[in-house]
Amino acid sequence: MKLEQSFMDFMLHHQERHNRSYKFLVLMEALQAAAKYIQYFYQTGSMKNIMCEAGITNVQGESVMKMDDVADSIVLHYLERSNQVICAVTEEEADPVMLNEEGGRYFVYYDPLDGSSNIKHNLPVGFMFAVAKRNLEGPEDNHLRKGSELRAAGIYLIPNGVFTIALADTGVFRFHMDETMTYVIPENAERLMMPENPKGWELSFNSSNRGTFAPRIREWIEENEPEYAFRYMGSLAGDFHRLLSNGGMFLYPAIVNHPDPSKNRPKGKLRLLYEANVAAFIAREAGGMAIDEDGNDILEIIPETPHQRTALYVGSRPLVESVREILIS
Ligand code: FDP
Repeated sequence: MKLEQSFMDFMLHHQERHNRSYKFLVLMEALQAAAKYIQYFYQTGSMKNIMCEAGITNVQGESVMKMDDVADSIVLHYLERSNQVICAVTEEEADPVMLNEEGGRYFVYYDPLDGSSNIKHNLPVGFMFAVAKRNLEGPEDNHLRKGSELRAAGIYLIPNGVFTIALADTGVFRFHMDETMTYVIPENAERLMMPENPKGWELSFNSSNRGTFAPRIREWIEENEPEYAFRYMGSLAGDFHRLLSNGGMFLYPAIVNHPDPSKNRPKGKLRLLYEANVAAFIAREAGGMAIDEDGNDILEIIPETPHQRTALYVGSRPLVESVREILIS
């Protein structure tokens, strides 16, 4: 009989090795409990009539699916119960949600169900999160943290039951849900690094938007795309998931040339704090990198608002570097 190491066992050893507090484990357990409930509701959602639109729009003016709401309530519930979280920034709430201002230790940024257009098809979506820690040396001012200050970021791929976590200065590890709904790591699994050999690299972007990108990005795509496979499932969590193993680049450039100018998104579409930063942080720990439309490192952008957007180019270093060159030239 083969018994695998569970995520919690992995984390306990990690904390012990680094002489760290148990508080982070309590937070990880809360996120994991939430992920399992989201997984359950997602798998059974069609029978509960929650895989459809809720008839409301969120703070960003986007249509909310009932399942988005369910997932958000689940995450908030477990974060609050953990007592470890000062405040949570979620895609579904206009303002940061204060949970335990005095006793909490962490800031959590999350998108409970990234990739909404996949929901009604039961296709892959992701619960994406990032964690920063309060200032333990001096007074805490609750400011929004930039990505380089994160301590961890992760993606629960739902309903696939795969969990990828990046721990600061430690690496990226991938866990799989077993038949008891425990996330386990395959024996001898190593820290995940993006492959350096470009042979299997992929490009991932919404190709129907290409005419709306800046001319220099269109040119870069035309020149480079024949060399790589193209993959796009419409969910950053899912697309980035496969990119991590195969290498290449996911891009969601600024929309600057839309035939209907009101649909331009010069600042990009993806949200910095709980989408771009999550992918960028995981990419960094896997040897990759991420930039915005001005060639700035995503992880160095100082957030001004909880829901600010950014363009995103994330993936294997040489590809992101080559885009950076044309963006800053
Ligand atoms: P969605 O709006 O469907 O929730 O903001 C997130 C996101 O999905 C990403 O997950 C995805 O990569 C992108 O937006 C999809 O946008 P397009 O439909 O414009 O391709």
